Amino acid sequence: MLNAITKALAFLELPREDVALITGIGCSSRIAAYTSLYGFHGVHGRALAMAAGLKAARPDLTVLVAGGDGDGLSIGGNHFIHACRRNMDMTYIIMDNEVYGMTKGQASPTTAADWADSKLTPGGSGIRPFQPAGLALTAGASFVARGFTGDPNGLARMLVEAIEHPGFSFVQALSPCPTFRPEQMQWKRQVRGFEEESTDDPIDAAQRIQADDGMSTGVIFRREYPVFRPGSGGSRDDVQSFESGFTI
Ligand SMILES: Cc1ncc(C[n+]2csc(CCOP(=O)(O)OP(=O)(O)O)c2C)c(N)n1
Repeated sequence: MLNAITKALAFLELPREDVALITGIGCSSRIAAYTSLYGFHGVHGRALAMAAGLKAARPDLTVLVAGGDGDGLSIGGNHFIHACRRNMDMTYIIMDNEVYGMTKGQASPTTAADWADSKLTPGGSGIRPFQPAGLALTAGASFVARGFTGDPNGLARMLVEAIEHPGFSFVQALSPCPTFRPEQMQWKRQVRGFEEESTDDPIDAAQRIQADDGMSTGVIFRREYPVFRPGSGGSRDDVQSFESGFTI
């Protein structure tokens, strides 16, 4: 993932001071610390909330947001669906390893119902997993893609498109966890490109996602929806007079 982000930003020739990488908490969320970008390695499940605040205050920045499937779909699930429909101009990457890696292997919202290796869910959770791309689509995301971290060049090209897309871009990056899901090392033999080009028809996109086993990669859906741009926020004086109202 780091390789793909680096390549995408280099291709776009974005100066690092114009880009911010905001993350939650988890192994995947540590990625902000491995770049030389500005950013927050923030609070579990709250990356999108922090990113929305930053984008509102600094609309000139390219805002990237990243984290795990636990971070983005479990504790952060509510932020995720509303970020999709709000359509602020940012790119959100979920590194999906279908497990809580950092806390040592519990089931996440993308873990298959019968995955039984977690001590917390002996015999499997019995709960059907989310389909992140489908969730993003129905929540109103204007750009939905699925990539694979084992293909950093393909993922970098996808990120370039995601960053250039006006509005909220969602990239589900299949990202194996060799520690708690070693069987995912087979993913490199299972992933393949979608046969079709991306569509701007949400019904087509939904059918494509539903008919797929979750291992096809590519940009699935893109469409221009109105982008949410908060007001300019006023001047510093406005903030000071607002704050003075709280003075006791
Ligand atoms: C508010 C809060 N709740 C729970 C935790 C514990 N916690 C840290 S990381 C994590 C989940 C990690 O899984 P994921 O987001 O999928 O990322 P991964 O480590 O797999 O990359 C949890 C539950 C926390 N740090 N903060």
